[in-house]
Amino acid sequence: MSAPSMTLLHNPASPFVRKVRVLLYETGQQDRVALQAVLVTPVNPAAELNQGNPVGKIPALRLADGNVLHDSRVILDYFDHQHVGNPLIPREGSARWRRLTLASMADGIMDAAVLMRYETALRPPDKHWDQWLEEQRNKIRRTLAELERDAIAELTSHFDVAAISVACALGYLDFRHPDMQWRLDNPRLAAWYAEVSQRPSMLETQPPV
Ligand SMILES: N[C@@H](CCC(=O)N[C@@H](CS)C(=O)NCC(=O)O)C(=O)O
Repeated sequence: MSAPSMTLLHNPASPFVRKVRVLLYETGQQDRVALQAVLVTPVNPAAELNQGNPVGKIPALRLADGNVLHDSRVILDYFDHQHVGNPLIPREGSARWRRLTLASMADGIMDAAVLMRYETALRPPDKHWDQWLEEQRNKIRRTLAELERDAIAELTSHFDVAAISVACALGYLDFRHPDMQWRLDNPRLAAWYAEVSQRPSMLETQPPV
């Protein structure tokens, strides 16, 4: 097997990175990409990330020609165009917009959950902004409630960009915010997640303990 020609700048704790890695596993492409670990937070930028990726976030994908793709949504789309199986992002029609909207809801959960993590882990405790934290939690609660009410059948139908994104968002809540106990109000989502979290792609990409 030839050496990977692409490098994914990543950190195993990032739910955005995890989406990319899960899609790589699901489409049999994991050996095409070398992983380069990067430690980055908003108050501790990583210089090696910024070239071609001035916002300085992970994931970023360095291609063989040196060009850099970001963010996670672009990288997912790129890899979904690189395999011969059924697309995991529908190419057209209403399915495309619905599945991408579900994925965007999952990204919204991740955004709020990552920001909460920064607020609680990086900011001095006396500067924590409780109301801001509570409103981030409310974004997560509202989004979970909508997925619980409207999206279980769609998530169950196939493990594509929507399901991968929601699974990675839930995994991150378990990892960083277990105190939210999201399962209590969302039993159908919990049952769905119990199943998909056992997929090899999810087991292989679990966040560090
Ligand atoms: N919209 C971006 C979000 C990526 C993101 O927020 N990554 C976090 C790690 S989980 C990061 O790099 N944070 C560093 C920073 O905010 O400076 C995506 O979908 O890739």
